[in-house]
Amino acid sequence: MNINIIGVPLFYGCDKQGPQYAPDKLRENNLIDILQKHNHKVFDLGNIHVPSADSDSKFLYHRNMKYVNSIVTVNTNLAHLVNISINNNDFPLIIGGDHSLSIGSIAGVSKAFKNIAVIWLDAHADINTHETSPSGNVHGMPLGASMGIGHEDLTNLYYKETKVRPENVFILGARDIDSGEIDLIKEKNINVYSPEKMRKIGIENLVDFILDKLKESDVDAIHLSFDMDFIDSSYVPGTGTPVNNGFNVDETKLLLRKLAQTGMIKSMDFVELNTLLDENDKTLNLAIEILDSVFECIK
Ligand code: Z70
Ligand code: MN
Ligand code: MN
Ligand code: MN
Repeated sequence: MNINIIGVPLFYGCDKQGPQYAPDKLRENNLIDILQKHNHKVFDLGNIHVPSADSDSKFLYHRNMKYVNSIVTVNTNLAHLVNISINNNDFPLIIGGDHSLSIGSIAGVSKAFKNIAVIWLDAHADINTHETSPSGNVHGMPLGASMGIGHEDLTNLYYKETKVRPENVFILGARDIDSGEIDLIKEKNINVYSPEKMRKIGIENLVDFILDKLKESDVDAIHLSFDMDFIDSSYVPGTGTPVNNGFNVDETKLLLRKLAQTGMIKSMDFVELNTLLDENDKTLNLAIEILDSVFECIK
């Protein structure tokens, strides 16, 4: 596979310093060599430019979507680069940065396929809107926006259509969901699996079940979005909002490898690694280990 590394040094979506350093930190820790060992051709497309915005402009464009104009600019450029990558039959690996970058990556992927699915691995559901968000942080909104839920500045990004149908979205590992998000999950019938529910079903059974569903829906590609806080807080000090009751490292790798082995994953986000909060590179090393393990199974 030709892998295109796209760094997105964005932190405006979480309004906390740290995730912008992850793309370069991963490169310094031999990410490219490690991916190449698994017989991939790796093209490092560099980092998307993130214009600097001072904190005075936080609420300039909207009172409950911090830095929304900067986030839209970065994501529109990201969407186009991802779209070019997919149309070239390459595999874009988008490295954050905070999770707001998924608005752009999903927009770019969805424009290149007829009917995509999104598998979202996260302690959070990230389906807030400017109306439900308790924080105003856009990294809590990208999945909702991709399903056409929320402010038009986000839902119309790159092109004016819904990017992914709610029935093709699977949120796995969620265990810290806001009340407005719970209402939306019920209203739109969104597929959400807590770690507890996933363990009950069994990780491998669940992947088989999801794949059957997506085949019935005629899905032509799966976009995988991985938030570092999917993993239990005891393993990931280097993420903005660690949450307990998550999966251990082996369970996480099993799930990711099983997903990769379906052959349906055509693009991936890797987000919310915060190296400023990390302890002795514990989370950075784990990030490398996980990417190594996943890309061994991507063919
Ligand atoms: C909360 C919000 C979030 C990541 C925190 C938190 C969202 N639901 N996402 N950390 N990765 O502010 O919307
Ligand atoms: Mn997230
Ligand atoms: Mn999260
Ligand atoms: Mn290896």
